[in-house]
Amino acid sequence: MTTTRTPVGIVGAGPAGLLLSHLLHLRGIESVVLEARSRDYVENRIRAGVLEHVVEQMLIETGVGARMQSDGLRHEGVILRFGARDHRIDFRALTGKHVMVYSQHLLVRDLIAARLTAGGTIRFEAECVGLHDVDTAQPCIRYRQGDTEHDLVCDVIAGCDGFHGICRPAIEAHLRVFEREYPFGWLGILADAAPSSAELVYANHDRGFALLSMRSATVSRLYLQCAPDEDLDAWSDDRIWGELQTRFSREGGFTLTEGRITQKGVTPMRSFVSEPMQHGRLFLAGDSAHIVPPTGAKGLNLAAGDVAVLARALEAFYRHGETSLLDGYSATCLDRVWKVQRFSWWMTSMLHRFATHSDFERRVQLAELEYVTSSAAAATSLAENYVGLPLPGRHG
Ligand code: RFL
Ligand code: PHB
Repeated sequence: MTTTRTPVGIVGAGPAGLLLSHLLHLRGIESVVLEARSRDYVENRIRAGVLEHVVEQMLIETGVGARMQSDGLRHEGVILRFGARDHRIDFRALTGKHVMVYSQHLLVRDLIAARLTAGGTIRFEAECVGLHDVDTAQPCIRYRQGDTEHDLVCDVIAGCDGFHGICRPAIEAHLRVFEREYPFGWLGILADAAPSSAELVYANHDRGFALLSMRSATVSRLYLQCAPDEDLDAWSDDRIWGELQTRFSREGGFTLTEGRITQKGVTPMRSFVSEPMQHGRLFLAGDSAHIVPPTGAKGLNLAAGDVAVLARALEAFYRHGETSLLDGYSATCLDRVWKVQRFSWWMTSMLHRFATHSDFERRVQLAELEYVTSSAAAATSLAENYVGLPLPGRHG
Protein backbone atom coordinates (compact mmCIF):
# COMPACT_ATOMS: atom_id res chain seq x y z
CA MET A 1 0.00 0.00 0.00
CA THR A 2 1.36 3.43 -0.96
CA THR A 3 -0.14 6.84 -0.24
CA THR A 4 0.23 9.83 -2.59
CA ARG A 5 -1.39 13.27 -2.69
CA THR A 6 -2.95 15.44 -5.36
CA PRO A 7 -5.19 18.52 -5.17
CA VAL A 8 -7.95 17.05 -7.36
CA GLY A 9 -8.44 13.29 -7.69
CA ILE A 10 -10.49 12.40 -10.77
CA VAL A 11 -12.15 8.99 -11.07
CA GLY A 12 -12.62 8.00 -14.74
CA ALA A 13 -10.92 8.87 -18.02
CA GLY A 14 -14.05 9.34 -20.10
CA PRO A 15 -14.83 12.72 -21.68
CA ALA A 16 -15.83 14.22 -18.28
CA GLY A 17 -12.70 13.24 -16.36
CA LEU A 18 -10.25 14.03 -19.15
CA LEU A 19 -11.79 17.38 -20.03
CA LEU A 20 -11.89 18.36 -16.35
CA SER A 21 -8.21 17.49 -15.95
CA HIS A 22 -7.42 19.58 -19.06
CA LEU A 23 -9.47 22.60 -17.92
CA LEU A 24 -7.85 22.47 -14.46
CA HIS A 25 -4.37 22.31 -15.97
CA LEU A 26 -5.11 25.50 -17.95
CA ARG A 27 -5.95 27.14 -14.61
CA GLY A 28 -2.75 25.92 -12.99
CA ILE A 29 -4.48 23.25 -10.86
CA GLU A 30 -2.94 19.78 -10.74
CA SER A 31 -4.96 16.59 -10.85
CA VAL A 32 -4.55 12.83 -11.15
CA VAL A 33 -6.93 10.79 -13.31
CA LEU A 34 -7.56 7.16 -12.31
CA GLU A 35 -9.06 4.88 -14.98
CA ALA A 36 -10.06 1.25 -14.52
CA ARG A 37 -9.58 0.31 -18.18
CA SER A 38 -6.55 0.34 -20.44
CA ARG A 39 -5.64 3.29 -22.64
CA ASP A 40 -6.32 1.19 -25.72
CA TYR A 41 -9.80 0.32 -24.47
CA VAL A 42 -10.93 3.87 -23.74
CA GLU A 43 -9.41 5.17 -26.98
CA ASN A 44 -11.45 2.71 -29.04
CA ARG A 45 -14.78 2.70 -27.19
CA ILE A 46 -17.41 3.68 -29.78
CA ARG A 47 -20.07 5.97 -28.39
CA ALA A 48 -21.38 9.43 -29.09
CA GLY A 49 -20.91 11.46 -32.22
CA VAL A 50 -22.54 14.88 -31.99
CA LEU A 51 -20.99 17.90 -30.27
CA GLU A 52 -23.05 20.96 -29.44
CA HIS A 53 -21.93 24.33 -30.74
CA VAL A 54 -20.90 25.53 -27.24
CA VAL A 55 -18.85 22.39 -26.65
CA GLU A 56 -17.13 22.77 -30.01
CA GLN A 57 -16.27 26.38 -29.07
CA MET A 58 -14.93 25.29 -25.67
CA LEU A 59 -12.65 22.67 -27.26
CA ILE A 60 -11.28 25.18 -29.78
CA GLU A 61 -10.73 27.89 -27.16
CA THR A 62 -8.90 25.52 -24.83
CA GLY A 63 -6.54 24.26 -27.53
CA VAL A 64 -7.86 20.73 -28.09
CA GLY A 65 -10.02 21.38 -31.15
CA ALA A 66 -7.49 21.06 -34.00
CA ARG A 67 -8.36 17.55 -35.21
CA MET A 68 -12.07 18.13 -34.65
CA GLN A 69 -11.83 21.24 -36.84
CA SER A 70 -10.03 19.40 -39.63
CA ASP A 71 -11.80 16.01 -39.51
CA GLY A 72 -15.17 16.78 -37.89
CA LEU A 73 -18.26 17.30 -40.02
CA ARG A 74 -20.08 20.58 -39.55
CA HIS A 75 -23.86 20.03 -39.72
CA GLU A 76 -26.24 22.95 -40.16
CA GLY A 77 -29.47 20.99 -39.91
CA VAL A 78 -31.13 17.59 -39.43
CA ILE A 79 -33.88 15.74 -41.26
CA LEU A 80 -37.01 14.42 -39.55
CA ARG A 81 -38.54 11.69 -41.73
CA PHE A 82 -42.16 10.65 -41.05
CA GLY A 83 -45.10 9.68 -43.21
CA ALA A 84 -42.31 8.71 -45.68
CA ARG A 85 -41.47 12.39 -46.23
CA ASP A 86 -38.49 14.54 -45.27
CA HIS A 87 -38.74 17.71 -43.20
CA ARG A 88 -35.55 19.64 -42.54
CA ILE A 89 -34.80 21.60 -39.37
CA ASP A 90 -32.41 24.34 -40.46
CA PHE A 91 -30.18 25.13 -37.45
CA ARG A 92 -28.30 27.90 -39.18
CA ALA A 93 -31.39 29.79 -40.30
CA LEU A 94 -33.18 29.29 -36.96
CA THR A 95 -30.30 29.81 -34.50
CA GLY A 96 -27.22 30.95 -36.47
CA LYS A 97 -25.41 27.89 -35.08
CA HIS A 98 -24.45 24.34 -36.11
CA VAL A 99 -23.34 21.09 -34.48
CA MET A 100 -20.16 19.11 -35.07
CA VAL A 101 -20.22 15.41 -35.91
CA TYR A 102 -17.02 14.05 -34.35
CA SER A 103 -16.49 10.67 -32.67
CA GLN A 104 -16.32 10.59 -28.90
CA HIS A 105 -13.38 8.16 -29.01
CA LEU A 106 -11.39 10.62 -31.14
CA LEU A 107 -12.13 13.38 -28.64
CA VAL A 108 -10.96 11.02 -25.87
CA ARG A 109 -7.73 10.41 -27.82
CA ASP A 110 -7.22 14.17 -28.34
CA LEU A 111 -7.71 14.86 -24.63
CA ILE A 112 -5.39 12.03 -23.52
CA ALA A 113 -2.71 13.28 -25.92
CA ALA A 114 -3.08 16.86 -24.64
CA ARG A 115 -2.82 15.79 -20.99
CA LEU A 116 0.20 13.55 -21.52
CA THR A 117 2.00 16.16 -23.67
CA ALA A 118 1.48 18.68 -20.87
CA GLY A 119 2.97 16.26 -18.33
CA GLY A 120 -0.37 15.34 -16.79
CA THR A 121 -0.95 12.11 -14.85
CA ILE A 122 -3.48 9.52 -16.05
CA ARG A 123 -3.18 6.12 -14.38
CA PHE A 124 -4.74 3.46 -16.61
CA GLU A 125 -5.79 0.03 -15.32
CA ALA A 126 -6.17 1.69 -11.92
CA GLU A 127 -9.54 0.59 -10.58
CA CYS A 128 -10.98 2.68 -7.77
CA VAL A 129 -12.43 0.40 -5.13
CA GLY A 130 -13.56 2.83 -2.44
CA LEU A 131 -13.82 6.46 -1.32
CA HIS A 132 -13.04 7.51 2.23
CA ASP A 133 -13.52 10.63 4.34
CA VAL A 134 -15.53 12.52 1.70
CA ASP A 135 -17.02 14.56 4.55
CA THR A 136 -13.58 15.85 5.55
CA ALA A 137 -11.08 18.27 3.97
CA GLN A 138 -8.88 15.28 3.05
CA PRO A 139 -10.99 12.82 1.11
CA CYS A 140 -9.20 9.74 -0.18
CA ILE A 141 -9.58 7.39 -3.15
CA ARG A 142 -8.46 3.80 -2.72
CA TYR A 143 -7.52 2.13 -6.00
CA ARG A 144 -5.99 -1.10 -7.17
CA GLN A 145 -3.30 -1.50 -9.81
CA GLY A 146 -2.34 -5.09 -10.42
CA ASP A 147 -2.30 -6.77 -7.02
CA THR A 148 -1.46 -3.62 -5.10
CA GLU A 149 -3.80 -1.17 -3.40
CA HIS A 150 -2.97 2.53 -3.17
CA ASP A 151 -4.49 5.58 -1.49
CA LEU A 152 -4.73 8.91 -3.26
CA VAL A 153 -5.40 11.69 -0.75
CA CYS A 154 -7.01 14.79 -2.28
CA ASP A 155 -8.59 18.15 -1.44
CA VAL A 156 -11.49 17.36 -3.74
CA ILE A 157 -12.69 14.24 -5.62
CA ALA A 158 -14.40 14.47 -9.01
CA GLY A 159 -16.59 11.44 -9.66
CA CYS A 160 -16.41 11.13 -13.46
CA ASP A 161 -16.77 7.35 -13.51
CA GLY A 162 -19.94 7.01 -15.55
CA PHE A 163 -23.26 5.42 -14.72
CA HIS A 164 -21.82 2.14 -13.37
CA GLY A 165 -19.00 3.70 -11.35
CA ILE A 166 -18.39 3.67 -7.60
CA CYS A 167 -18.64 7.39 -6.74
CA ARG A 168 -22.41 7.89 -6.84
CA PRO A 169 -23.05 4.71 -4.79
CA ALA A 170 -20.54 5.98 -2.19
CA ILE A 171 -22.91 8.87 -1.29
CA GLU A 172 -26.19 7.14 -2.16
CA ALA A 173 -27.65 7.75 1.29
CA HIS A 174 -27.54 11.52 0.64
CA LEU A 175 -29.08 11.45 -2.85
CA ARG A 176 -32.52 11.48 -4.33
CA VAL A 177 -32.81 9.74 -7.66
CA PHE A 178 -35.25 10.51 -10.51
CA GLU A 179 -35.50 7.82 -13.13
CA ARG A 180 -37.44 6.64 -16.15
CA GLU A 181 -36.79 3.50 -18.18
CA TYR A 182 -38.09 3.25 -21.73
CA PRO A 183 -39.70 0.10 -23.13
CA PHE A 184 -37.15 -0.06 -25.96
CA GLY A 185 -33.45 0.19 -26.77
CA TRP A 186 -31.30 0.97 -29.81
CA LEU A 187 -29.47 -1.55 -31.91
CA GLY A 188 -26.50 0.41 -33.25
CA ILE A 189 -24.08 -0.48 -36.03
CA LEU A 190 -20.95 1.02 -37.51
CA ALA A 191 -20.53 0.19 -41.21
CA ASP A 192 -18.00 0.77 -43.94
CA ALA A 193 -20.56 2.53 -46.09
CA ALA A 194 -20.69 6.10 -47.37
CA PRO A 195 -23.42 8.00 -45.48
CA SER A 196 -26.63 7.93 -47.53
CA SER A 197 -27.54 11.46 -46.45
CA ALA A 198 -25.43 14.57 -45.93
CA GLU A 199 -27.34 15.25 -42.69
CA LEU A 200 -28.59 13.05 -39.85
CA VAL A 201 -32.00 11.49 -40.51
CA TYR A 202 -34.31 10.81 -37.54
CA ALA A 203 -37.02 8.50 -38.89
CA ASN A 204 -40.38 7.81 -37.26
CA HIS A 205 -41.81 4.69 -38.92
CA ASP A 206 -44.71 2.39 -38.06
CA ARG A 207 -42.18 -0.38 -37.39
CA GLY A 208 -40.16 1.82 -35.04
CA PHE A 209 -37.59 4.60 -34.92
CA ALA A 210 -34.36 4.60 -36.94
CA LEU A 211 -31.44 7.03 -37.05
CA LEU A 212 -28.93 7.58 -39.80
CA SER A 213 -25.71 9.17 -38.59
CA MET A 214 -22.11 9.04 -39.73
CA ARG A 215 -18.49 9.26 -38.63
CA SER A 216 -16.77 10.21 -41.90
CA ALA A 217 -17.26 10.23 -45.68
CA THR A 218 -16.84 6.44 -45.67
CA VAL A 219 -18.30 5.30 -42.34
CA SER A 220 -22.00 5.25 -41.42
CA ARG A 221 -23.43 4.97 -37.91
CA LEU A 222 -27.00 3.63 -37.91
CA TYR A 223 -29.45 2.78 -35.16
CA LEU A 224 -32.84 1.10 -35.02
CA GLN A 225 -35.34 0.88 -32.20
CA CYS A 226 -35.46 -2.62 -30.70
CA ALA A 227 -36.40 -4.34 -27.44
CA PRO A 228 -34.30 -3.16 -24.45
CA ASP A 229 -32.93 -6.70 -24.05
CA GLU A 230 -32.81 -7.50 -27.78
CA ASP A 231 -30.80 -10.61 -28.62
CA LEU A 232 -28.09 -9.50 -31.07
CA ASP A 233 -27.66 -13.08 -32.28
CA ALA A 234 -31.13 -12.86 -33.81
CA TRP A 235 -29.92 -10.03 -36.05
CA SER A 236 -27.92 -11.17 -39.05
CA ASP A 237 -26.35 -8.40 -41.11
CA ASP A 238 -28.99 -9.00 -43.80
CA ARG A 239 -31.82 -8.64 -41.32
CA ILE A 240 -30.35 -5.37 -39.99
CA TRP A 241 -29.98 -3.86 -43.46
CA GLY A 242 -33.46 -5.05 -44.47
CA GLU A 243 -35.05 -3.44 -41.41
CA LEU A 244 -33.09 -0.21 -41.90
CA GLN A 245 -34.11 -0.08 -45.59
CA THR A 246 -37.77 -0.39 -44.56
CA ARG A 247 -37.65 2.22 -41.82
CA PHE A 248 -35.80 4.76 -43.97
CA SER A 249 -38.05 4.31 -47.01
CA ARG A 250 -39.31 7.56 -48.47
CA GLU A 251 -41.76 8.71 -51.11
CA GLY A 252 -39.92 9.08 -54.36
CA GLY A 253 -37.37 6.49 -53.22
CA PHE A 254 -34.38 6.43 -50.90
CA THR A 255 -31.42 4.12 -51.20
CA LEU A 256 -29.55 3.31 -48.06
CA THR A 257 -25.99 2.43 -49.03
CA GLU A 258 -24.99 -0.85 -47.38
CA GLY A 259 -21.51 -2.01 -46.44
CA ARG A 260 -19.51 -4.24 -44.11
CA ILE A 261 -20.76 -4.00 -40.52
CA THR A 262 -17.74 -3.52 -38.25
CA GLN A 263 -19.46 -3.11 -34.89
CA LYS A 264 -22.88 -3.99 -33.40
CA GLY A 265 -24.39 -3.32 -30.00
CA VAL A 266 -27.65 -2.86 -28.09
CA THR A 267 -28.13 0.13 -25.78
CA PRO A 268 -31.04 0.27 -23.33
CA MET A 269 -32.60 3.72 -22.88
CA ARG A 270 -33.09 5.56 -19.64
CA SER A 271 -33.45 9.01 -18.15
CA PHE A 272 -31.78 9.40 -14.77
CA VAL A 273 -30.85 12.30 -12.48
CA SER A 274 -29.22 12.20 -9.06
CA GLU A 275 -29.83 15.16 -6.77
CA PRO A 276 -27.72 16.79 -5.54
CA MET A 277 -24.62 16.17 -7.65
CA GLN A 278 -22.29 16.65 -4.67
CA HIS A 279 -21.75 15.65 -1.09
CA GLY A 280 -18.92 16.90 1.13
CA ARG A 281 -15.80 17.07 -1.04
CA LEU A 282 -17.12 14.70 -3.74
CA PHE A 283 -18.52 16.23 -6.94
CA LEU A 284 -20.25 14.04 -9.55
CA ALA A 285 -20.00 15.00 -13.23
CA GLY A 286 -21.28 13.49 -16.49
CA ASP A 287 -22.95 10.07 -16.66
CA SER A 288 -22.17 9.36 -13.00
CA ALA A 289 -24.77 12.01 -12.11
CA HIS A 290 -27.24 11.76 -14.99
CA ILE A 291 -28.19 9.72 -18.04
CA VAL A 292 -30.25 10.83 -21.01
CA PRO A 293 -31.70 8.65 -23.77
CA PRO A 294 -29.48 9.22 -26.84
CA THR A 295 -32.24 10.65 -29.07
CA GLY A 296 -31.18 14.25 -28.39
CA ALA A 297 -27.42 13.47 -28.68
CA LYS A 298 -26.80 15.09 -25.29
CA GLY A 299 -24.89 12.73 -22.96
CA LEU A 300 -21.37 13.78 -23.85
CA ASN A 301 -22.40 17.41 -24.11
CA LEU A 302 -23.91 17.41 -20.62
CA ALA A 303 -20.69 15.91 -19.27
CA ALA A 304 -18.71 18.77 -20.86
CA GLY A 305 -21.11 21.34 -19.37
CA ASP A 306 -20.72 19.92 -15.85
CA VAL A 307 -16.94 19.97 -15.89
CA ALA A 308 -16.85 23.52 -17.26
CA VAL A 309 -18.86 24.59 -14.18
CA LEU A 310 -16.69 22.49 -11.83
CA ALA A 311 -13.41 23.82 -13.26
CA ARG A 312 -14.56 27.40 -12.71
CA ALA A 313 -15.65 26.63 -9.15
CA LEU A 314 -12.32 24.95 -8.36
CA GLU A 315 -10.44 27.92 -9.77
CA ALA A 316 -12.29 30.25 -7.35
CA PHE A 317 -11.53 27.80 -4.52
CA TYR A 318 -7.79 27.56 -5.19
CA ARG A 319 -7.18 31.21 -6.23
CA HIS A 320 -9.26 33.01 -3.64
CA GLY A 321 -10.31 30.39 -1.09
CA GLU A 322 -13.83 31.11 -2.29
CA THR A 323 -16.25 28.20 -1.77
CA SER A 324 -19.56 29.67 -2.96
CA LEU A 325 -19.21 28.39 -6.53
CA LEU A 326 -18.31 24.91 -5.26
CA ASP A 327 -21.26 25.01 -2.85
CA GLY A 328 -23.52 26.01 -5.73
CA TYR A 329 -22.10 23.46 -8.20
CA SER A 330 -25.03 21.08 -8.10
CA ALA A 331 -27.72 23.77 -8.34
CA THR A 332 -25.91 25.47 -11.23
CA CYS A 333 -25.57 22.21 -13.18
CA LEU A 334 -29.04 20.85 -12.41
CA ASP A 335 -30.79 23.87 -13.87
CA ARG A 336 -29.34 23.00 -17.31
CA VAL A 337 -29.41 19.23 -16.74
CA TRP A 338 -33.19 19.26 -16.26
CA LYS A 339 -33.75 21.34 -19.41
CA VAL A 340 -31.64 18.87 -21.36
CA GLN A 341 -33.49 15.95 -19.73
CA ARG A 342 -36.74 17.49 -20.89
CA PHE A 343 -35.48 17.84 -24.45
CA SER A 344 -34.08 14.28 -24.60
CA TRP A 345 -37.30 12.81 -23.17
CA TRP A 346 -39.39 14.87 -25.60
CA MET A 347 -37.37 13.86 -28.69
CA THR A 348 -37.55 10.22 -27.54
CA SER A 349 -41.32 10.40 -27.00
CA MET A 350 -41.94 12.09 -30.33
CA LEU A 351 -39.83 9.78 -32.48
CA HIS A 352 -40.28 6.23 -31.11
CA ARG A 353 -43.10 3.73 -31.49
CA PHE A 354 -44.69 2.86 -28.15
CA ALA A 355 -46.43 -0.53 -28.05
CA THR A 356 -48.90 0.92 -25.54
CA HIS A 357 -49.98 3.80 -27.77
CA SER A 358 -53.58 3.82 -28.88
CA ASP A 359 -54.46 4.96 -32.40
CA PHE A 360 -55.32 8.32 -30.84
CA GLU A 361 -51.87 8.70 -29.27
CA ARG A 362 -50.20 7.71 -32.54
CA ARG A 363 -52.15 10.43 -34.38
CA VAL A 364 -51.15 12.99 -31.73
CA GLN A 365 -47.51 11.97 -32.17
CA LEU A 366 -47.72 12.52 -35.93
CA ALA A 367 -49.49 15.84 -35.37
CA GLU A 368 -46.62 16.89 -33.12
CA LEU A 369 -44.10 16.04 -35.84
CA GLU A 370 -46.17 18.01 -38.37
CA TYR A 371 -46.31 20.95 -35.98
CA VAL A 372 -42.60 20.94 -35.16
CA THR A 373 -41.68 20.91 -38.83
CA SER A 374 -44.20 23.51 -39.99
CA SER A 375 -44.16 26.13 -37.21
CA ALA A 376 -41.12 28.41 -37.08
CA ALA A 377 -41.60 28.78 -33.30
CA ALA A 378 -41.66 25.03 -32.68
CA ALA A 379 -38.78 24.33 -35.10
CA THR A 380 -36.70 27.03 -33.41
CA SER A 381 -37.32 25.42 -30.03
CA LEU A 382 -36.04 22.08 -31.33
CA ALA A 383 -33.07 23.73 -33.05
CA GLU A 384 -31.92 25.83 -30.06
CA ASN A 385 -31.97 22.78 -27.82
CA TYR A 386 -30.22 20.55 -30.36
CA VAL A 387 -27.34 22.99 -31.00
CA GLY A 388 -27.09 23.42 -27.24
CA LEU A 389 -28.48 25.72 -24.57
CA PRO A 390 -25.97 28.29 -23.26
CA LEU A 391 -23.54 27.08 -20.62
CA PRO A 392 -23.83 28.88 -17.28
CA GLY A 393 -21.46 31.85 -17.21
CA ARG A 394 -20.91 31.72 -20.96
CA HIS A 395 -22.64 33.59 -23.72
CA GLY A 396 -23.43 32.25 -27.18
P1 RFL B 1 -17.95 7.58 -19.45
O1 RFL B 1 -17.61 7.89 -20.87
O2 RFL B 1 -18.78 6.39 -19.18
O3 RFL B 1 -16.56 7.48 -18.68
C1 RFL B 1 -16.47 6.96 -17.37
C2 RFL B 1 -15.09 6.35 -17.20
O4 RFL B 1 -14.94 5.91 -15.85
C3 RFL B 1 -14.29 4.66 -15.87
N1 RFL B 1 -14.60 3.97 -14.58
C4 RFL B 1 -13.71 3.81 -13.58
N2 RFL B 1 -12.43 4.19 -13.47
C5 RFL B 1 -11.77 3.86 -12.32
N3 RFL B 1 -12.36 3.18 -11.29
C6 RFL B 1 -13.65 2.79 -11.37
N4 RFL B 1 -14.21 2.13 -10.36
C7 RFL B 1 -14.39 3.12 -12.55
N5 RFL B 1 -15.66 2.89 -12.97
C8 RFL B 1 -15.77 3.42 -14.19
C9 RFL B 1 -14.86 3.96 -17.08
O5 RFL B 1 -14.02 2.90 -17.55
C10 RFL B 1 -14.89 5.13 -18.08
O6 RFL B 1 -13.70 5.25 -18.81
O7 RFL B 1 -18.66 8.81 -18.74
P2 RFL B 1 -18.52 10.41 -18.97
O8 RFL B 1 -17.08 10.82 -19.01
O9 RFL B 1 -19.44 11.02 -18.02
O10 RFL B 1 -19.04 10.64 -20.48
C11 RFL B 1 -20.38 10.45 -20.81
C12 RFL B 1 -20.50 9.98 -22.27
O11 RFL B 1 -19.64 8.89 -22.48
C13 RFL B 1 -21.95 9.58 -22.61
O12 RFL B 1 -22.86 10.49 -22.02
C14 RFL B 1 -22.21 9.59 -24.14
O13 RFL B 1 -21.46 8.61 -24.81
C15 RFL B 1 -23.69 9.37 -24.41
N6 RFL B 1 -24.00 9.28 -25.84
C16 RFL B 1 -24.07 10.43 -26.63
N7 RFL B 1 -23.79 11.65 -26.10
C17 RFL B 1 -23.77 12.76 -26.88
O14 RFL B 1 -23.52 13.86 -26.38
N8 RFL B 1 -24.02 12.71 -28.24
C18 RFL B 1 -24.31 11.52 -28.85
O15 RFL B 1 -24.44 11.50 -30.07
C19 RFL B 1 -24.38 10.33 -28.04
N9 RFL B 1 -24.63 9.14 -28.58
C20 RFL B 1 -24.21 8.05 -26.44
C21 RFL B 1 -24.55 8.01 -27.82
C22 RFL B 1 -24.07 6.85 -25.71
C23 RFL B 1 -24.28 5.66 -26.33
N10 RFL B 1 -24.09 4.50 -25.52
C24 RFL B 1 -23.35 3.36 -25.97
C25 RFL B 1 -24.39 4.54 -24.12
C26 RFL B 1 -24.77 6.81 -28.45
C27 RFL B 1 -24.67 5.62 -27.70
C28 RFL B 1 -24.98 4.34 -28.42
C1 PHB C 1 -24.33 9.11 -33.23
O1 PHB C 1 -23.83 9.53 -34.29
O2 PHB C 1 -23.82 8.18 -32.58
C2 PHB C 1 -25.57 9.73 -32.72
C3 PHB C 1 -26.09 10.84 -33.38
C4 PHB C 1 -27.26 11.43 -32.91
C5 PHB C 1 -27.90 10.91 -31.81
C6 PHB C 1 -27.37 9.81 -31.14
C7 PHB C 1 -26.20 9.22 -31.59
O3 PHB C 1 -29.06 11.47 -31.40
